[in-house]
Amino acid sequence: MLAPVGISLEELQLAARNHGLPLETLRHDVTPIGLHYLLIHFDIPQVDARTWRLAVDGLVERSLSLTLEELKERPARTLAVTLECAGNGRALLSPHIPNQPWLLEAVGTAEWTGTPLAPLLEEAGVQHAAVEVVFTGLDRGVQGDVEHDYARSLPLADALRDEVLLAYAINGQPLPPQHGFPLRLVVPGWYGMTHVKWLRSITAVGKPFDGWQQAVAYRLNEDTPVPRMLPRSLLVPPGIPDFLTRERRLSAGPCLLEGRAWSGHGPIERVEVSVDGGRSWGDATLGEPASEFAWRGWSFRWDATLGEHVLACRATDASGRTQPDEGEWNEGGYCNNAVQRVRVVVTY
Ligand SMILES: Nc1nc2c(c(=O)[nH]1)N[C@H]1C(S)=C(S)[C@@H](COP(=O)(O)O)O[C@H]1N2
Ligand SMILES: [Mo]
Repeated sequence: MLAPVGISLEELQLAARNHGLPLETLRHDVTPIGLHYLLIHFDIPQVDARTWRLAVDGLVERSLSLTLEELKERPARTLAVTLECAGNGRALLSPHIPNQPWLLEAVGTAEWTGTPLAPLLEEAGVQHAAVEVVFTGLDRGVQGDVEHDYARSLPLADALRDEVLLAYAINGQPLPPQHGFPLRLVVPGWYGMTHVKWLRSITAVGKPFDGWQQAVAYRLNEDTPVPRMLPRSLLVPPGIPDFLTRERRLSAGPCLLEGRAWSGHGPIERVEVSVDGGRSWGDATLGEPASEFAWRGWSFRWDATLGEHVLACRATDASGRTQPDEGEWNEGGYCNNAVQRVRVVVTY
């Protein structure tokens, strides 16, 4: 059972708007639209694609104003990318952090289609004085008592990476309103907040962006912004759930445990599984990811014996980063990639 932490009705209101990935759907290589998690800070804008334009401006030689059709006529690329909210795991940190109360379900993998950003910036001619690129959405609201448009920046070098896309489609369909119609930024390897939805402008700037979502939010402390995604692995919950507690029940005998693992710091190189609450670990078999930026499937054979067991999984990436036993608390509740524990009851 989950320990009570006193979630407020306001947090419930947020949780009902911003749903997570039902963990049993980790079985899909590519998450079907509608099962992918959602995080929407303010309201979902309603956009008329006929009048919408993307502005490319700021410290550029030539400002651009592009229609959706013009963006679709540019070279296109489709990339499977795993997105995870930086606040995934927040509700498992103590003391409680009043915010979107994610447990572990703020993740999904989609096939994003769009046009690479770098050639567009080249066409606009980014000036030498530019150090960052600011991406601004059409959504506006109040957070931390400050009214602002949702906006995030990237250092110029990161914005120019090959894999950064301006996406207008997800899983072969036009973006639905909740995922950023008509255009969103996709920055593979970075936590969700970077992938600005409902894009209206891309602005080259000469000093580090100090917008609320950049300078106040998404920091581990004053000096440390949230880094690229830390490694994490999750189990497809085995067996069947209890309706209210979601506790798992399964039958004794051979059981194939399965899950996914990902990291923004290079490929997943190892997933370990424990069936005794983390006292001993064995290596899972790894599958092939749909792309270098997508999660990796894994499986582990277990002969389930009668009684209660706590299952756990732990991923390690090519950089040597691995998952800790306990997450480190920070004010925003970011980057809690502590190992997942799933209690199961094995019956006849
Ligand atoms: N314009 C805008 N972009 C946004 C957000 C937002 O509220 N407004 N939320 C961000 C956050 S915090 C996350 S985790 C991802 C979630 O993307 P998804 O809802 O498509 O899964 O979008 C990001 N992009
Ligand atoms: Mo997020």
